[in-house]
Amino acid sequence: MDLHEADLREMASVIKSQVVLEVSSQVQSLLDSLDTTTLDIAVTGEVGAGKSTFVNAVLGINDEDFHAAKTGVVETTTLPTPYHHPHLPNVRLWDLPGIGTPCFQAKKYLQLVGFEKYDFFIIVASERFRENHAELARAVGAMGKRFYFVRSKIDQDLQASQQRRPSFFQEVQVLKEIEADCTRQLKNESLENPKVFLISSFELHRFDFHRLQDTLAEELEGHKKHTLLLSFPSVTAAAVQKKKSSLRQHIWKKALLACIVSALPSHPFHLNIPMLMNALKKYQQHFGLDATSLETLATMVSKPCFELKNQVRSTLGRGLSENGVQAILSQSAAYGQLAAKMVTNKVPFLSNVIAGGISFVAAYFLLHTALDSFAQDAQRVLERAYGLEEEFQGSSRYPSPGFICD
Ligand SMILES: Nc1nc2c(ncn2[C@@H]2O[C@H](COP(=O)(O)OP(=O)(O)OP(=O)(O)O)[C@@H](O)[C@H]2O)c(=O)[nH]1
Ligand SMILES: [Mg+2]
Repeated sequence: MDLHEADLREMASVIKSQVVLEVSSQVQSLLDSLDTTTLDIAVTGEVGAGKSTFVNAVLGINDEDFHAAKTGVVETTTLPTPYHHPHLPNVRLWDLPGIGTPCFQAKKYLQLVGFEKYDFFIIVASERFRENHAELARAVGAMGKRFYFVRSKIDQDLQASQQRRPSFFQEVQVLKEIEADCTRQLKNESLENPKVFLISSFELHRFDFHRLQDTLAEELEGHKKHTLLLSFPSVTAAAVQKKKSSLRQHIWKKALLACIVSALPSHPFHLNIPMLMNALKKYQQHFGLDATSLETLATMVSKPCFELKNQVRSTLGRGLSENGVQAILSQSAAYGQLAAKMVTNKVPFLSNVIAGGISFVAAYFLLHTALDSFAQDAQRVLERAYGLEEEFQGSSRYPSPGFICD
């Protein structure tokens, strides 16, 4: 059993009080500040470019779902409409009205849609990038916000190209050409180093979605970075690992709260099991392993849901129950004496605020074990959902985004 040094250091630096209520409210507010972090993403572009479909795909919602952004050839978005993330209520993707009338005025448009509330803009185009896209990007930049270009419906381009030139068709080549063409168009409009991502909202696991996700996360800081990593669907092994690392950093806080609260007079138990169960349920949702997420993914990839469910093999993943949780806790407690000593040595005030280091260690290892298991389950589910083994072999420009490389 391993305790992370970095966690112990952070705990020692945070826990400076011997008063239980002070420590618990301090740690609780650290966790609250994560939960209350907002992320407002503006999705804009010309009418019919695929904005609403992109919003639904990122949120992991089927187009036919009641809460989905309306999509289709005649469903035009006329007002900025927020779509909330199903598990992170403070994350919103804003489906903005289409740009592109001949008398389009970027500054006016940005005022109308209330530009200041967005963290960044995603500008979607399904064909060429035009003057309006560039003008909008410049205006967004001038207002101190970041922008990213998404060239959508790439699956359609590939299909069309294959039909037109079946004997010369090379997917990698076509993708390179589209990307070069997009970049050239934007440079012609005097935009330096535009960030262009080729995406199919019907097949997020292919093309540049993972690169978009990485770029957005890299360019955000602190809690916003964490929130972005959690809110985007993990469609690659690398994305699953990043999500796991981001969640891992906060385990000690959850473990500590679970034993502090239970050490209070009104809680007779050494650990607050409902609190831990709640944390585990959230992990499941973040990895798309809850029943609704699995069903949605199955519909998206046109596979029977049981096939995906069968890939969830961890004990906790197959059935999250108090008994299962108790079993892991007592296992950790049995082996964790040494770790408990270490944690109380390195975090001097800890023994004053919890009933015993062993409860903390048990909760800490439960959450670590669960996170590892769920991440492995998530990888298996995605491999099965997207049939990655067959799909990406032999492609160098767009290799398998992680399941094989990792
Ligand atoms: N093949 C393919 N079709 C797509 C993709 N994204 C969107 N579409 C289709 O393009 C059409 C328009 O998509 P929407 O998402 O409604 O476009 P929009 O930009 O929201 O349109 P407005 O709200 O009218 O401005 C729909 O029929 C979608 O199914 C994609 O990645 N691939
Ligand atoms: Mg729309």
